[in-house]
Parts: sequence; C-alpha cells; structure tokens
Amino acid sequence: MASSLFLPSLSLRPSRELLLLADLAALFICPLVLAHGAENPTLAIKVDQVGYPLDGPKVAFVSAPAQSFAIKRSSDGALVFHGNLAPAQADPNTGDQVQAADFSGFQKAGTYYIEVPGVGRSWNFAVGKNPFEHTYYLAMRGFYGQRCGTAVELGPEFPGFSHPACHTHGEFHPSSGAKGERDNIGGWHDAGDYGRYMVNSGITTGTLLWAWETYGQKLKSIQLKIPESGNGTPDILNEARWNLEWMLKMQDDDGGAWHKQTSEHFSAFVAPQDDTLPSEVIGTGSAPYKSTCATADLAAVAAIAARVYRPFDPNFAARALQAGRRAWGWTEKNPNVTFRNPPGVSTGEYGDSNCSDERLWAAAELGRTTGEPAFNDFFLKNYARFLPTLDSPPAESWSQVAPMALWTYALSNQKGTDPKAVDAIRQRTLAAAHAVVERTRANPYRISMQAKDYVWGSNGVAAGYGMYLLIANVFSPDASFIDAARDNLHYLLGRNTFSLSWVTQVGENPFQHPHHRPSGSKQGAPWPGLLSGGPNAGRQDAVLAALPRDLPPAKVYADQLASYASNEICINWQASLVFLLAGELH
Ligand code: G3I
Ligand code: 9MR
Ligand code: ZN
Repeated sequence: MASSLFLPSLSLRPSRELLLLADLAALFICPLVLAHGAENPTLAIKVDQVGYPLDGPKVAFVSAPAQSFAIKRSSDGALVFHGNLAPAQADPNTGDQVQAADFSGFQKAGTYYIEVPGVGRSWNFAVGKNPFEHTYYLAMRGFYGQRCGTAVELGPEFPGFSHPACHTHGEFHPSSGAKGERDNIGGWHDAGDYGRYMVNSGITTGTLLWAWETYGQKLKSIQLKIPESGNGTPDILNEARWNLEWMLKMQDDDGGAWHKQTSEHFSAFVAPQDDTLPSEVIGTGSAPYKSTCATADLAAVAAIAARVYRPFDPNFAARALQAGRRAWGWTEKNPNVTFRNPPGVSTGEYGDSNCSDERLWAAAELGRTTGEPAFNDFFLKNYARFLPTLDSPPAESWSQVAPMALWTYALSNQKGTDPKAVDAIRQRTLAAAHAVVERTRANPYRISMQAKDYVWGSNGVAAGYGMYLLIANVFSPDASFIDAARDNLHYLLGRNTFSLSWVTQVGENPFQHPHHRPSGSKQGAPWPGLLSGGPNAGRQDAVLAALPRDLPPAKVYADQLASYASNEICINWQASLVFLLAGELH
C-alpha cells in the first residue's frame, strides 16, 4: 500500500514562507516547473488542477496501464510520497480503463505533481488548508464580468478584461403587450449570448442567495473587488443584487413578469458594447403577456431577498417582499401561462410547459420569509406529488425547481411548518444522498454522473449533484456527503477524461474556447472563472454532430467556440459551481 517517503532534502527546507513563494513561482512560471518535471504533462494523468484539502481524501486517476506513482514537489522535483496504483476499472461512460492513485496519506501543504513511470507527469496542483478559495473568488467575479448595462473592469489582475456600458436602452417588443422605451437596463448576460432570461435568472440568483444563507459565515469576508466592495454588505449579496434589480424591473404593474429581454435573434460574435441590436422586453404575444414560470421565479427569489437583505438594507428587503407578494398574486390568477418564442424571435426560449414547481417554490420561499398561513396551506396542499423529484438527484434545473421548494420548506423555522412534511423531505433527501455517495464511490472516476446526465449543461449536473449532497449535509452532517460533493468538484477542475479544467483560467490546463461573445470577440485568453457547459450526448450543434458516432457520452465535448451545446458558459451552472465551492471552503 501507499507509503510516505520523506527525503532528507525535505527536512532541509529553508522556511515555510520561502517554500510557499517557490511554490507560487512554480505555479505561474512554467519553465521552472518543466525543468523539474522533465517532460510535458500527460493527459493520461488526471488531477484536480486546483488542489486537495490537507486532511481529506486525495485521489488522482491514470488512464494508461501502469503500476506505481510518485508525488513530487514542484519547486525541486523532490519525491515526497509514492504508492501503487489501484487495479484498472473500465468506465463505460468514457471508454477509459481507469486506475486510482490514492495519496490521502500525504498531508503536507505545497505544490506538487504526480509522476507515473512509463506514463509521464501530471499538471501541478496544490495541497493546502483551503485550496478552493481563489476559485470561489474567480467564479463569483465571473458574475461581475457578465454584468450588463454598466462598464465592467476586472482590474490589474486581468488587464484588458473590461468593457464599456452595454445594452443601455431597452424597449418593449410587440409580444409584450406594451409599447415604447423601457428603463430596464442591468442584470447579467445569461451566457455566451447577451440575452437576459427571467427563468434562468431565477434559479441562478436563488442558488447564490442560498449559498449565502447556507455558508454566509465562510463567505461574508471574501471581497470580490467589485464596485460595491466595502459598502458594508457582503460582496456575494452585492453581486446578486445587481441581477435582482433587473429582475424587479421585469415586473409589470399588474404583478406579472415578462419572460425575457433579448434581441430578436442572437447577435454576431461581437463585444457587448458593439451589440447594437435593440434589447427588447419579450412577452407571450397575447394577454396576459407575462409568463407564470417567470413570475413565480421572481416571487421566490424576491422572497429570499426579503429575508437575506433585511440586516443590510431593510428598505430593499421590503421592496423585494412587496414585489414578491404582487408576483405571487399574479400567479394565483394565472397559474400556468407558458412561454414559447413569439413569431420572429429566435433567442433562447427557456420554455417550460409546467409552472407548478415554480409556484410551489414561490409559496415555500414566501412562507419561509413571512410565516403567513396562506403560503403554508398552498404548500401543504401541493407538495406531496413533488416528493419523487428528490429521489433521483440532482433533479433541480432551470425547469425543475421543486427540490428548492421542498428544501426551503424543510429548512424554514416558521410556526405553522408541518413536521410530517419536513420529515418526508429530509428522509427522502438523505436516502437519495446516501445512494449517490455509494454510486460515486463505485464510479471509476469517482463522480456521481450517470450516462443519462451528459446533457446540455452537464457540468451543471455534476455541480448539482454536489449541491444536492451539501443540502443533505445540512439536514444531517456526514463527511461522506462533503467528500462526494468534492469529488464532483474535482471532476470539474480537471480530474476527468480530458484532464481539462472546465473553469477558464483556473488550473494549468483550462479549456480555452468558450462559446462566449466577450471572450470570442477578443484576442488571447478567455474571461476568467467561467464554467463550460460540458459533455453533451444530445449533440445539438454542428461541432458535436460531426464527432464520431460511437463516442461514449462523457466524451461528447469539444473545446471549440462554435460548440454552444457543449462549451457555452451560463449563469445557472456557474451558480451551482459557486454553491459547491462555497460548501467546500474552510
Ligand atoms: O424536453 C426534453 C425532456 O422531455 C427530456 O427529458 C430531456 C432529456 O435531456 O430533454 C428535454 O429537452 C431539453 C431541454 O433543454 C430541457 O432540459 C432539450 O433537449 C435541450 O436542447 C434543451 O437545452 C437547453 C438549450 O438552451 C436549448 O434550448 C438548455 O437546457 C439550456 O441551458 C440552454 O440555454 C441557453 C439559452 O437558451 C440561451 N442562452 C444560453 C443558454 C445556455 O446554452
Ligand atoms: O450563441 C447562441 C447561444 O447562446 C445559444 O445557447 C445557442 C442555442 O440557442 O445558439 C447560439 O447561437 C447560434 C444560433 O443558435 C445558430 N447560429 C449560430 C449561433 C452562434 O453564433
Ligand atoms: Zn449587456
């Protein structure tokens, strides 16, 4: 089994500080690293390119036949640990033969790489107390970079990553039932396109506010270097508010919310400020013009905002609650007005044929915030048929928010909360989470993904498994939940068949060509901190369609700008990543 080899050179270390400096230098100055690694890193060794916590499990994977592995210190190539690889396991989702390199017994902070005799060396990675903090910071700043209607500037850390104010005019599209200009600038660009869509904004902003509610203690002092930093409100809430303000503007006087604000068709691959297509508030094309999914999502998110912002800005909290109540009222009158793109409009549809889960979420969040019996009654009348959505995680997605509804109910401490309902929600969540842990342990790449999960935005599915496990951990703390959640994070950060980090500018081998207009319209590296959509066996773009027919599902991915179905960045999967990172902070 694995044994630790501490060579004399290790005990001669000059000082912890100096070593850290050397490690940092090694991470950023490639030639120095390569001098010790002897050769270029091989894609056959898959590590989390960010790193591993000091005391947790540490596993890398090797997809070429070999016997043993060594961990070497990046600064000088010193051998610090060695062990045998586990027997190969066949992974049907990738077609790989996978051997685990378990170095959990190694617990010294620093920067390292893995060497496998006959195979090569890996990318560098860190072992440390809190390895994911910087990635959390970059991922949250990813939202800042998506800000619309304002100038954005990432500062000296990322020179050249800036844009002047974009989409500074808004107007009503005929499908909205209204005419003329509309002062509704703001929000986040949804993805690689410049559209802003209420349904996707809803799950995204809700997930970020949940990250705050769940992990606020860990997040409150992490500064994001955004214009609001230092204003007394934690930065994750400052950033979320940018989008909330836009969502509130999408509400009509009658309480309903229009579905989206986009151009009629997708713009060319130009920088945000160069997209001059009119930015239009788009409705359903006939009365009542607003959609129920959008309005119910607004009600849910505004209700969360009302409790979360109360200590920092009671006026905003009150405004949000009022908007949430009005939105709820609209959905009572219009329980299932669905949205399809009206004639002449071809931007993202986010069409959802059933808004009852969105309404359940709205009722649950409004109930959790206000304690009013009407919301509790609605929830109790309707929740039972949604319980099965908990049985096959990750379950939540932009079109399926029932798990959010059920969990928020179970976490609410309001008086009228029904203990039987709470118990059912907890038990089903825990049972499913235990099953996911078992499955994750048995998976050759130690991830929760199944063949069916490689859909459009599959990296969000992986992050969603993580979120599910972390919520289970809130119900009943269990280290196996945290470890399995982190396994899915490792997958996103490089421990995958491609040996690729799916977060831009994170790790030594990150993907390079996101379907992202601000990145695609400039030279050089893409905007930092953004999560790729990931492998997608649905192959809904020409790049994926042209890949070999017999590729296993987890391989249907192309790091190409044109592959919007596998390589677009998007705020909803970005939010799941943030939640997962927040849960894995120390
Ligand atoms: O409706 C079927 C469902 O019955 C089936 O069970 C399921 C199995 O995968 O597929 C369902 O349809 C999928 C639908 O998403 C709902 O999940 C479609 O095949 C799939 O093409 C569709 O993908 C969506 C895509 O837009 C195309 O509409 C993605 O979820 C969604 O994330 C993506 O969102 C786009 C926006 O439209 C525009 N902005 C960028 C953003 C990210 O790419
Ligand atoms: O850029 C668009 C992306 O945001 C969407 O997710 C995707 C699917 O709706 O569509 C992309 O736009 C493409 C369009 O659908 C077809 N022509 C090429 C466009 C990309 O440049
Ligand atoms: Zn914009």
